Amino acid sequence: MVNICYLVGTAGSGKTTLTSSLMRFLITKGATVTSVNLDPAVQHIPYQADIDIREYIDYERLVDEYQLGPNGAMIAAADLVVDYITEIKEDIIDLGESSDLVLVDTPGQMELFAYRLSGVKLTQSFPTDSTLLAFLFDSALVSNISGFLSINLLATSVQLRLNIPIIHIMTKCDLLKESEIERILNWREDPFEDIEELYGLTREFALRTGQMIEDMGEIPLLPVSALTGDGLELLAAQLSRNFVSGEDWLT
Ligand SMILES: Nc1nc2c(ncn2[C@@H]2O[C@H](COP(=O)(O)OP(=O)(O)OP(=O)(O)O)[C@@H](O)[C@H]2O)c(=O)[nH]1
Ligand SMILES: [Mg+2]
Repeated sequence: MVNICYLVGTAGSGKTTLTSSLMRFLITKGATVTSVNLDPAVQHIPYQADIDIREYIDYERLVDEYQLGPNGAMIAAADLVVDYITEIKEDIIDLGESSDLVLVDTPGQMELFAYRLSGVKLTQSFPTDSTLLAFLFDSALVSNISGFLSINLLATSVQLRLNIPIIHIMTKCDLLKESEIERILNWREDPFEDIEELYGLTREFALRTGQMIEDMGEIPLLPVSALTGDGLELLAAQLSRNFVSGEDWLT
């Protein structure tokens, strides 16, 4: 059995840095972790990727050979991943079966993983009960109510698209004051008061989104900082609860 967690989030939300620091944290706690880089265009990653899409897809060659611009090349690279799904899946099974957890760092442009075919194919290659989507909320984007509501909608959209269990992680919390973090976490329970400041139809949509967020009660929103390590302990505990065989990682 392979326990697999996909880190997904908007560009620059901290996927790669969190993959690296969470991996280090779990290893110091005695867990074995397999890391997967699925971003073909990344130049530097701060961890040793056990499985790396760049071994299958040469992004620079795509740009040169097909005279593509950066976005065209990213789309071509994301679609090419489909041709290597079988190999990547086998690599993940080979290493993942002897690991406690497989952490998958996904491409910068979230839609390439979540909405094009490769992400769906890969996530559906493994049983749902051993798969988790960790959706990253960039704290810089959720510190006002409209940002918070929009990112919740985005997370829900990706959840609908991939159809796997989800947790929410608020990243870069070292950049916020304690009171700001509290305020954002409180919105999960009661976003309505601050929705009052929005106008007209937007306010109506926001109220309905707020209702949806209230209904999300059981999805945790965990504040972390990959920089200081704050919140990693709680995140690790959450991950271990999400996977059937997770309880014995952190002994
Ligand atoms: N202060 C602070 N900065 C962070 C943290 N995590 C990431 N960053 C910074 O945020 C920027 C983006 O981080 P990445 O880890 O590359 O984010 P990403 O989601 O992998 O980015 P793309 O793959 O390019 O979309 C970098 O400058 C990081 O140093 C954090 O916990 N605190
Ligand atoms: Mg990245």
